[in-house]
Amino acid sequence: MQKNEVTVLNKPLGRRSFLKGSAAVAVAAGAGAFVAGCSPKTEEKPADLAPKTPEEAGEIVTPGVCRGGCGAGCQMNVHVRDGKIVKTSRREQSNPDTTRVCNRGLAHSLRVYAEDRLKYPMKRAGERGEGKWEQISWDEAVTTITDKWKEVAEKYGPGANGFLKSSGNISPDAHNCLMLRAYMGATLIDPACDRALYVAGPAAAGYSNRFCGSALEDVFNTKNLLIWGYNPTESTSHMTHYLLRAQQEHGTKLIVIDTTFTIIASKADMFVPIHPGTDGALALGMMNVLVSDGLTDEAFLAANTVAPLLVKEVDGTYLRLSDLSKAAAGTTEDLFVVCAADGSFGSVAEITSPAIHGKFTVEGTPVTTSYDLLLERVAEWTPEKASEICKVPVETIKELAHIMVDSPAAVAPGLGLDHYTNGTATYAAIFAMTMMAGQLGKPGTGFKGAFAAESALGWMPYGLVTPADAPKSNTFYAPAMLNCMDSGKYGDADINIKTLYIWNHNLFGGQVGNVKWREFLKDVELIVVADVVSNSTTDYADIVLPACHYFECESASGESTKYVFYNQKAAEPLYESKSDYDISCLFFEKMGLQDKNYDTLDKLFEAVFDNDVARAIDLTWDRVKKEGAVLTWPQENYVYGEDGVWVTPTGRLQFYQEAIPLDTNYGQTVDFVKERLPYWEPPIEGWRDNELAAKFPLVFTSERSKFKVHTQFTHVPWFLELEAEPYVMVNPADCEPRGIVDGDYVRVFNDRGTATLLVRFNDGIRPGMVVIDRGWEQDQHVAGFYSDLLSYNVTPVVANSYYFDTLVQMEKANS
Ligand SMILES: Nc1nc2c(c(=O)[nH]1)N[C@H]1C(S)=C(S)[C@@H](COP(=O)(O)OP(=O)(O)OC[C@H]3O[C@@H](n4cnc5c(=O)[nH]c(N)nc54)[C@H](O)[C@@H]3O)O[C@H]1N2
Ligand SMILES: Nc1nc2c(c(=O)[nH]1)N[C@H]1C(S)=C(S)[C@@H](COP(=O)(O)OP(=O)(O)OC[C@H]3O[C@@H](n4cnc5c(=O)[nH]c(N)nc54)[C@H](O)[C@@H]3O)O[C@H]1N2
Ligand code: SF4
Ligand SMILES: [Mo]
Repeated sequence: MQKNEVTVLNKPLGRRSFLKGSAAVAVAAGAGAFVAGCSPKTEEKPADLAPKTPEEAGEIVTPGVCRGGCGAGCQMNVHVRDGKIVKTSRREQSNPDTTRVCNRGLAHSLRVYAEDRLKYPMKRAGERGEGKWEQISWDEAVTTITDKWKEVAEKYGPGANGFLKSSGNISPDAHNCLMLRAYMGATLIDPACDRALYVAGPAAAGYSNRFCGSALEDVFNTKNLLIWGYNPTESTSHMTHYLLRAQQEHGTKLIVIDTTFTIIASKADMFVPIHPGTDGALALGMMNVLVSDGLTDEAFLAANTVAPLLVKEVDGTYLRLSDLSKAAAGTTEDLFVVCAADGSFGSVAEITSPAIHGKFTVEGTPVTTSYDLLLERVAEWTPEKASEICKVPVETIKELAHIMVDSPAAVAPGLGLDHYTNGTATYAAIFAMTMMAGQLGKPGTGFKGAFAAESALGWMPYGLVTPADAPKSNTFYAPAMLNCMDSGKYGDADINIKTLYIWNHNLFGGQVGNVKWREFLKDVELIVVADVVSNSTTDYADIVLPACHYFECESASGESTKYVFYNQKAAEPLYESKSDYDISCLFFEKMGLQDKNYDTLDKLFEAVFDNDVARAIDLTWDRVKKEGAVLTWPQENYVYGEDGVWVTPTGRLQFYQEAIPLDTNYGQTVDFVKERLPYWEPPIEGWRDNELAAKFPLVFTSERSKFKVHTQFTHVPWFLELEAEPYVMVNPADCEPRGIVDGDYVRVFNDRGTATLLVRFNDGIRPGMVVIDRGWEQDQHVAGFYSDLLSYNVTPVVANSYYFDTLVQMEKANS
């Protein structure tokens, strides 16, 4: 063994050791030294148990922002004693609705002093994944990495260096390496999370600084709220109180449409269980009922949506004045042509009450209103047909359609729908249904919940990622890249990645297509992972860099609250860890790009706030530092579209897509005729009639755990006391025929992978589904890894990661 060689350095307790040793041992071995004040040992009870103020306890309290990808970005108190972060607590904000912290936020000290905390830069001393490491200096690490980047750029071109980041720490300083990658001309590999919603939403309803939603409080004006594929109590606990207060104080009816009987379903006024991947069919069925029962809001459609615009039969684009030689194409005068009640044609500016129905020939050009094209799609979706697909009773489909016009009604769309390959079309159908019901642009209507509401993100971008003076470079969406790997071409670009820098991302714990990724990484000569803790991805790296915890460096963040919050550095980075910003500076320097970098954090944040939206409200870095929390949205109610302004290319709500903005071009063929309007087709893999379903009959999905954000907090001893190992939730009906009883170990498998883990019976899980409480690491399983099971199909319009579109089989594991 060499002098510095260490084996299994910084490994947290794996499954076996954790289960053998008690939780108390885990605490003592890990964070115990620093959290003794929070978990007093029984034999040493202090005489005075009365709670102490921070001053009495000798603590300094600083503001810290939790920002690990749950989307909330709560600011909390960080209590520091003798330079150590001893605990976190709730921090009072001027708005009580934003005064919050969840169980994970309260466990941060255990992440800071986690046993799996990475301490030093390390390089691999054995085979990849073997767990043998050698400690190296920062200088050696940075020199090795940058030398390799230069060598690869020289030999294969700058695009052969790859950069991959995700949501480990949502703040601009943590993302400064994105700017480095742009200046290096390196390839950005995007993990492609949640793309279906974030493409379909803006395409339909536009994109303002509040996505396409209204003020969070506007839900108090909602009479009927469809919580659709959204699990707020687990995924956005910081927002759930808006929904429950709406129900309890304002009489809002909560209608939950979900595959699982979730906690919010248990609080709902109506629960609509649905077959996985079929929500598009339900929405189309509801539209059909709106039409047949005469419930559509035609005045709303005419005034606010693309309904009256005339679509040319020849190419599916809208008829404009330029088609009639009355304006120059592409100019601001080139307005859409619509049909008036008397059958004459003119521009949208001239005709105030345009027809939304009709097929016409305008100066020799055959056209149809886009609304009639939508109705043609909807016509086949009788509630009977929809019910056959989605397994929601015909009467319930009818009832839901009527609920949607019992105004004000709104939809809170979640990401549960995003994670099937038909997700984009599903959202398109739900948004179109909302338009037909006329439920937008008025108080209490539109889109609600965490993913379609105001956030401070508009004011504070995630990072300065693509500077104007950076060379041209490629972006590959990870699942599309995996699908293109065998051909070696991503559209026109070569896939030839020789180095990969991964930060703020647990690739193997979070991506689809693990098996294909491992194949891909065989050709990658250098894998570097910068993380706070060791995990399934650092295990596989060639060089590991220790990043510090958020509370150990200065920063700011603005997520789904109305605030940009300041994060003060509470303690020194532990061991040799460094912030991502400091790491990026070392790289900029060694790459000779230091003149492109913001060489101080202050300069970086000044640049971050140097944008029009921030300037308009006088939001500056100086203010954020001085005030600690800057309110970015007015407190009064805001209703998107109430002023008639829809931030879309047509200036109208769009259920018809004239131009389909491709998320990424990986050489795919797009069926534009199909994609322009909502439709439903089965998920590519996770569908009961697929051939594969004969072998693998169960749809495998995941639930957000209240004890984790993705894979973060996975080794927190408090949470391991409550849930010690990975488990799947299954309806007993699927277990009986397989001879499985509650508490057994089961093997869940398909052609891609296998995972052996505990089974928990749960009557709330739909028969035919296996649901994992996700976020576990590979070494916490008895065998295999649940993440290995996931499919990685992509669709033409959105190259998303479709986490739920997976079929598996389950059997009792050999004990
Ligand atoms: N099966 C399944 N898989 C899924 C999903 C699912 O529903 N089911 N959901 C998916 C979704 S929607 C998303 S958004 C992704 C998210 O996927 P990821 O963003 O990869 O989420 P995490 O697992 O939290 O990984 C973030 C990593 O960043 C590290 N980190 C934290 N702070 C810092 C820091 O300051 N610096 C650095 N360098 N690292 C830091 C954390 O320790 C952690 O290892 O997961 C996806 N994966
Ligand atoms: N605690 C915690 N909070 C988190 C995260 C975390 O990892 N942990 N991750 C964050 C991130 S990045 C994201 S993207 C969000 C996502 O949070 P959510 O938007 O809530 O999305 P999911 O939890 O993926 O799924 C939501 C619901 O969809 C249901 N569902 C599954 N399939 C279907 C279906 O076919 N139809 C219908 N109608 N419902 C279905 C699931 O049962 C689940 O209840 O959560 C964020 N918040
Ligand atoms: S995990 Fe999310 S909800 Fe919990 S404290 Fe952190 S930011 Fe807030
Ligand atoms: Mo996500």
